[in-house]
Amino acid sequence: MEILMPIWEFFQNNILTKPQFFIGFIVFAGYALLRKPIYECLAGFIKAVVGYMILNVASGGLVGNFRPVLAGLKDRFDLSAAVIDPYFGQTAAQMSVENIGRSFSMMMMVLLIAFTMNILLVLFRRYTKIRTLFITGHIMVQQSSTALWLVLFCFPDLQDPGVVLMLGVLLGTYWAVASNLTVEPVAKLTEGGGFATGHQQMFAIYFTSKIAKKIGNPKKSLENLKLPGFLSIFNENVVATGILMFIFFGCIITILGPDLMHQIDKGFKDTQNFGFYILEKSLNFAVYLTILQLGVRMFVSELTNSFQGISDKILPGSVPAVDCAATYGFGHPNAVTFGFLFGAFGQFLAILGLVVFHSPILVISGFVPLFFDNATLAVFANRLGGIRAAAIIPFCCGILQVLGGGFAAYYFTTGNFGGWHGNIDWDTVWPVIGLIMQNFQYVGVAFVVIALLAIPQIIYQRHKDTYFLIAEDYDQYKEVLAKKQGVPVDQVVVD
Ligand code: ASC
Repeated sequence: MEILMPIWEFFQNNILTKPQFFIGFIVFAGYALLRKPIYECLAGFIKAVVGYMILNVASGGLVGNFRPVLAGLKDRFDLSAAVIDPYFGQTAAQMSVENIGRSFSMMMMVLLIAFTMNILLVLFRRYTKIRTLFITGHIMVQQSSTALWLVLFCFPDLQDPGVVLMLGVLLGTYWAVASNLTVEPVAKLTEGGGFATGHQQMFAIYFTSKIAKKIGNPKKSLENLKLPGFLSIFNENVVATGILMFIFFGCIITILGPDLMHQIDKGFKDTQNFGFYILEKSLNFAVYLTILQLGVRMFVSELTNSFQGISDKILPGSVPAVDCAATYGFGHPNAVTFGFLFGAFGQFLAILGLVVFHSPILVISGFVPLFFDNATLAVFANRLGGIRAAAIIPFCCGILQVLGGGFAAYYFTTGNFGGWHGNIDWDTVWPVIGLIMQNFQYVGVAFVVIALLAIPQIIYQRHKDTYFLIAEDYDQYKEVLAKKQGVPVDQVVVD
């Protein structure tokens, strides 16, 4: 342990929590395993790192610019409300842990054990049927924090080593199983993109892929939408995003008013006109979305090509599970904006419900779940169930985020410290896990781990012939489907 900890600390600080380098090294290793010359490995490393850093600029820009605007509503109305957002959630979890006199640094050991657990589950994939390694470091840190508080809340007397071990196993199993659920939906969306999603809405992606078809019609998707007359300008992504965000953030920023905005945003100079400020701020949204797509394309293509080396030689049939934004380059660009807006309608309606029914806790929307969960779900929903599904699913998700997040903030008491994690898996699956742990203690934890591990087994039993193939070789997967459907490969229907 004495030797292991500094190594792990180095790895955690420099690589794991900097996913650009983590992905870069994976790309380097992948190309090396494919016996590419060293200069090509290096070129791949740089393209992947820079691509990921571009993605970071964009998602950091979105988060940094728009999170304070939503959170500002809390100050504007002088509310004591919980912000449902993972950054607020992480702080609230840390404060909750420290408030009962426990050490938050346990979180680092939890990460180590959980990550190791995920690797073991992939290594023994023949038995576990796990194909994915969760590598989105900053998300792993956020989730470890919230989950640490949940375990301490349910097991207040458990000593540190017990907490770390139990939580490591539980969280590692969740990472492996939940990201594994996204293999099929992501492979189909990206036509064999070679990655899965390792983020905060993995169960939701799976459910979306199951229900979107039933809700709508893929032929009526955003791609096929022909808007008449002047509305046709909305077909262009930058224009649609620009106009919609101008209306959306225009309303919110106007409600907040110039005085509060000056406090929130140091970039809002006294000399700038309020209207132009709103215009600039809203159009920034379109800027960041455009940058995001560029970064995604760059690192995903490197990762896809190089991971072949790893899945040929080290972990056959495995794929890396990465940030949800990686999928945005594969759907209609307007799907992202669409999901965000309908998610917002759902959230605002639910918040209104909390006020009207005198809920014991109030909730303020957090930008991260509002945008990244709902945009992601809309990308998947649009492919399978068209515009209808891309509207209804994020709308329902928005409602669930508020109700589930509000419940969790209240019940697990992090609302006292200002927030809850807020992403959809953490508003649904995790509060249920928390309740099971609290009521059934160790039996509950064992039940959750076993139930999670049963999920890939069930899916495997249903698609034995293509289960590993879809992750290993998408073209061959399509050939198998073509044979089953009795059609040529180019007419195969992948739903
Ligand atoms: C999150 C989170 C972020 C964003 C980012 C999306 O959940 O904490 O910073 O989503 O990962 O690209």
